[in-house]
Amino acid sequence: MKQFIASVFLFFTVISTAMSHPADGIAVSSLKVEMLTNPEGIDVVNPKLSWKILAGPKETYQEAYQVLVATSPSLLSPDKADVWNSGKVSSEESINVSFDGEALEKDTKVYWKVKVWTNHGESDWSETAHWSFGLRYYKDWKGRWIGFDRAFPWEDISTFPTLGARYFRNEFDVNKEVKRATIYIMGLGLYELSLNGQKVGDAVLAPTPTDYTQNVKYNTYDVTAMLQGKAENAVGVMLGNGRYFTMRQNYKPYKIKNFGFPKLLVNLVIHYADGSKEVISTSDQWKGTADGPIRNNNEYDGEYYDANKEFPGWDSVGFDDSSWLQAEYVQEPRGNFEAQMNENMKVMREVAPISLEAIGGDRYILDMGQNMVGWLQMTVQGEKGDTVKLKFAESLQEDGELFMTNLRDAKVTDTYILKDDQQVSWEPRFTYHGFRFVEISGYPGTPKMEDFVGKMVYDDIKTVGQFDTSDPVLNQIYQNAWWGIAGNYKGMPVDCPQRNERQPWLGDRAVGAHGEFYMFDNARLYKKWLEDIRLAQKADGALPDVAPAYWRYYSDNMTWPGTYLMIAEMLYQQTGDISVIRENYPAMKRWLTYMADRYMNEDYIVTKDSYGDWVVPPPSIEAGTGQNADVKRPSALISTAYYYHFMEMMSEFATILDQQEDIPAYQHLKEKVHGGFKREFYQDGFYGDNKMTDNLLPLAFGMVPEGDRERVFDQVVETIEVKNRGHLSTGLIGTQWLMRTLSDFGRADLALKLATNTTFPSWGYMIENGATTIWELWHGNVAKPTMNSQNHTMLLGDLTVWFYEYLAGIKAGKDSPGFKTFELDPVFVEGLDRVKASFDSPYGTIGSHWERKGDQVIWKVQVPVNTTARVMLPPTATKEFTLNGETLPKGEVSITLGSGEYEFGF
Ligand code: RAM
Repeated sequence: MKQFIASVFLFFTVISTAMSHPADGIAVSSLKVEMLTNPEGIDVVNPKLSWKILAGPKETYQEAYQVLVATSPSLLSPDKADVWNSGKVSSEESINVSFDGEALEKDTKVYWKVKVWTNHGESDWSETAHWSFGLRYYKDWKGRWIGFDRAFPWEDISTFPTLGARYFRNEFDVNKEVKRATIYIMGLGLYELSLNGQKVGDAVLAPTPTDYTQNVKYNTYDVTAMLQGKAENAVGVMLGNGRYFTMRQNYKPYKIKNFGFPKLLVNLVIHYADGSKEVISTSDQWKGTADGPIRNNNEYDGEYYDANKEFPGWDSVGFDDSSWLQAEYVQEPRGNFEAQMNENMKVMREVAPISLEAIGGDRYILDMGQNMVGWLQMTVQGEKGDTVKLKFAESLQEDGELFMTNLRDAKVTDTYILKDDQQVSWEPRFTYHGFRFVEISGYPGTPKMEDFVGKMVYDDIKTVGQFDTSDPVLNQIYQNAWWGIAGNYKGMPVDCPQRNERQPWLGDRAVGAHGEFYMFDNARLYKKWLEDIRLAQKADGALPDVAPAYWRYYSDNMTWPGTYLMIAEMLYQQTGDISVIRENYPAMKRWLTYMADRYMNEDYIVTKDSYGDWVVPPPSIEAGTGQNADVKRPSALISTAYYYHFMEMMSEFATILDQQEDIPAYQHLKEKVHGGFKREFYQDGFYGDNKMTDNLLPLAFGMVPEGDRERVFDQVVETIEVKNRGHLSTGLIGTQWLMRTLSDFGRADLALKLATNTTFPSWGYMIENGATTIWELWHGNVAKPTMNSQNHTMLLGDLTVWFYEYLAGIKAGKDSPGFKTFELDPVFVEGLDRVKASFDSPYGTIGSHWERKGDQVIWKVQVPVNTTARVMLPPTATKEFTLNGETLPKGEVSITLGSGEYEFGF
């Protein structure tokens, strides 16, 4: 009897857990929570539905499906489904199937389930999932924006302002039986929402940051269970500054965008059992105050909390708010109101400290054992007025004090003032820090390690990849990368989490995002980032280096803004979601025209670049000691090579979108740029100044005429082997093409050498020097501290892509985006004895695990249900291949496999 386990998930959406119930013959499992955290309040009319067939016999393919959607779970049967019954549809598609029912009414919750037919029989109906459709149109929103558009006398809004949290509350009567209640909230910059004294949801630092003059994201919560029927209820909202009130950075040379004082719009929509409906919304009948315990809060300086200012019960019924002010009407933010489709941040992990040492006076140093992003929760007991300060840093100085200079002017300090002698447990709300060490001062009594818990905070997305090898250096690099990438997910990928910067710099992720995709379920985050970039485009076509463009850098170059194209390509390749190309193509086209118009000379050289191969390693550690790494070396070679590459990508995009008419112009320009590039930069067997990056880019982009390829590649090899004595000499740009190009030209062994080096410059060198994340600089241990973060992901380049796509060999097929058909094609590189990787694709887990046993290689692979793997067998002249113990015919180079687990030997 066949066993099936199917689970359904909704694109942009989650499903809650339920029980499984074996059915006759074929068992169907329960719903498992898949994909996004928040299925509520989406504003896409035709959401994409996806499901996963969790198990089945070998080579199982879906042949048909049927989806039911109804307004109540009890109506989920083929004859009753009142929203949509797809009927039995012959199709292998199980991912991104469009809901084709009628557009839902605003504020509607629907339930759905699916059944599949396969070549091995049919499943039972899956368990029930749901989504809800939110407030899509402006007219759907009731009430008005409230806030206080000013600072209060105890606040200071000069250069380093101290602006406290704003608190708002309202009580309302629910006099009938409640059927369903949903809260829609836009709370800027950050909010924490509570109902009847209880926090709603588990998000922190919500909503996701945007350029609020472009778009504002609303969050939706089903609060049916939290509302008191036939009783008085209370709603409370705290507002933090986040990226909205940003005067703290006013002194920046490129003035940072400040959006104003925090503000709020809430709609609580209550459906009563009798069919009537009521909306509780923000108005000047709400009460508010800025005179609460959070006296100051911002990302860079920390949170200042005075417990003496607490007002117990403020968010519950019956609180005396007579001393509070009436909420004031304020201007609404300019941006569009949109449902948030990417995940909010959450406390994702707890970290226990590894040591606590007294360093004199009342000061202690706590070591978390890991450079992490988030905050510290503290348990404390003392006297009224005792003031505990927690100050955060990534490393210590030789004298045991915190090393603060690389944080520049970020004050990174959380302050807590006790109100009485009761034991309390406290953590901040509207800040986060990048740290391994914490200086604790003013702690009453003697602190113990157990009094502190590290809270690691990042976007609520699953880790989907596992990677492990026989080499401990590679494994540690992978761990460091995981911590750095996760910690820097802040509703946008930021460059670093600790100093006074924390900006979503585009260039840092151009290629890294692709490797990250195998590690984290980050599709919605990067889709949101594409939107941030698109909305940051100027009317003339310019794209910024940072998006959302909080820092106003529109410096015009190919590499940073060009990340826009690379992220779109990556998402399309990895997910098959064509909308990422469709939605962004016109903006890309405008930008490329803008750049050509302004910066392309008559010989087709793009003359303008900004950063060059940013942060190349100095020639030696000695030469880099004390040196400023903030040196721009603009390179027309780089900008021109990228223009060429982007013309190629635009042709591909045009093909995907079936806009053939655009292609001739791209091809024409590509040819011209190719000619100009050769005339300008090609010497005899090398490009430009013969630096690694100068040669890597034309090789990687296919710009080197076939007859010259080996010669040019030999230059790269010689630079590494001879000049650099086995090391790389690439910065942010070159490293993005390094590992793959070396491997593509047959020198995976050299790539492995670079990846496992522990001498300068290398990732292993960072580890040798105590790194638990990836540094901003190859010489981060000795460089001048002004630009020297210890938790940047940009120098990973294409390393994580190489881990998954080359060492493990898992990759989406070039012509079949999205893993329905994928490739398994590892490089069984000499020098490694084992690589074990898996990637939880939307169809299920893809696994690749190879190991040397004597001179034999055993390679185990796992192919999910409803997918096909094209397995490439490594070229070997002498050996024969076996598959599950059976010898394969001679000369076999590739083999196609359906779902199941297989073992190759050779
Ligand atoms: C610095 C950061 C960032 C980088 C820019 C060019 O501010 O290191 O990561 O992209 O410079």
